[in-house]
Amino acid sequence: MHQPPVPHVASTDPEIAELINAEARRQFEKIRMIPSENYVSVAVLEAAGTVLTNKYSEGYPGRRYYEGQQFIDPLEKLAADRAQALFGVDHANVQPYSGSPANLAVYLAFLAPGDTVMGMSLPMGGHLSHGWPVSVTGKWFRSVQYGVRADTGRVDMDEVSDLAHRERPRVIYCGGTAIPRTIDFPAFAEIAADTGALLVADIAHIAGLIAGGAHPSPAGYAPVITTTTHKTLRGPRGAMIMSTAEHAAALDKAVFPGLQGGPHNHTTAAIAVALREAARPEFRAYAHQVVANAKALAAALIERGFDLVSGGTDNHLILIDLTAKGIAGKPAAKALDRAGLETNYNTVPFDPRKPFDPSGLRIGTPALTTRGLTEQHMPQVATWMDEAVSAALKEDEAAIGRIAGEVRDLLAGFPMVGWAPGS
Ligand code: DSN
Repeated sequence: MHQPPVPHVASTDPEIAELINAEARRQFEKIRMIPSENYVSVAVLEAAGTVLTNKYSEGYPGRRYYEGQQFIDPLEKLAADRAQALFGVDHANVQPYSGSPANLAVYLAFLAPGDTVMGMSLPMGGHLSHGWPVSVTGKWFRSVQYGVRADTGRVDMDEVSDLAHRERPRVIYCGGTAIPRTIDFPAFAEIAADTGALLVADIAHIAGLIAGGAHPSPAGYAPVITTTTHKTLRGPRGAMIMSTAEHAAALDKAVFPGLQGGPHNHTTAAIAVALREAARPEFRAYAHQVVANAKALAAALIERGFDLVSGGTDNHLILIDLTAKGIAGKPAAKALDRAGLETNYNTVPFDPRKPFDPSGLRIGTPALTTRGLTEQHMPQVATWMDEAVSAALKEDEAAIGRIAGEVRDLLAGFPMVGWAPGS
């Protein structure tokens, strides 16, 4: 049963209730290893499902365009105050609807169409909104992109420096979606300072690790920080932009009225709840366990002959190049999913294959760590992954079904927040 239960949905819209419950059961029965996903607490779920969704609040606390903000104003202020305290920043805007809109607001605040932006290219581990050509950020701005070194699989800081000195971007993005190694914020800050660029750290993937002290913070190095709230940070789907006091007004104006209408107040409340959770000692332990699990899983995968981009991980994320296993990312991800191991296919640096049928697999440990798995379980997870990939190559659906059963048996001993077996 969903927690909190959804009896009214069940009586007024049984089709939707059935899909909600089926998805909850699916999340219960799979080892969820998509590195940008997690399980939020029941408190976050409750806050996100409240009457706050009924209210329009265009503007900011104390200066809104609608009346009736007696409780929304302190709520949004609490969320922003908690973000500022947790990340050690002067200012936080908690209104962006998600990560891409948060990044777009940065463009609107600091760039004019045609200006140069520099970011990590998507196939190298960056994000669409860091200037990739199919994104508005690559179409409306002049984008120059850096990548990783072929020999190390790590961000090529020489290339970053050369490119920044040559192209003089107004904004440099660091961060991305498939970076298994620590981001060197001080090195990026030095390059940005040398070239007169504004450094923006997109910490969407690692925000929870930073909050929990398991990854260095960009605060003090990047004057602007964007993040989603639903990945390692374990909040609702949403985003924040944090900054030094100097950039606060420009960013606020870019979010509203520049880009968005009314903030999603129910999401703001859930973000506030998640930020409070992330300030607790238990969350520090969680963040460190995420990294410990990823390191243990990486070691076990290497032992089983998997080729990891950069040779391992420093954070929550592992990028596997499956070429040596003789299978592409997509069929592997589909077989793994049937085996109860949820991952996503992904390009690897210098991938000779296409993005919709790439060579790699992206996995991570935020969700399985929330579920309660620890280092001792990681060799078994690696074994199942290896067996499922071999079974896919042999088209052995019986083996895949056997693994799915074993995964379900293991997970039955690890309760899931948000759902419990029952009616
Ligand atoms: N979709 C997110 C991820 O999976 O990393 C990035 O936007």
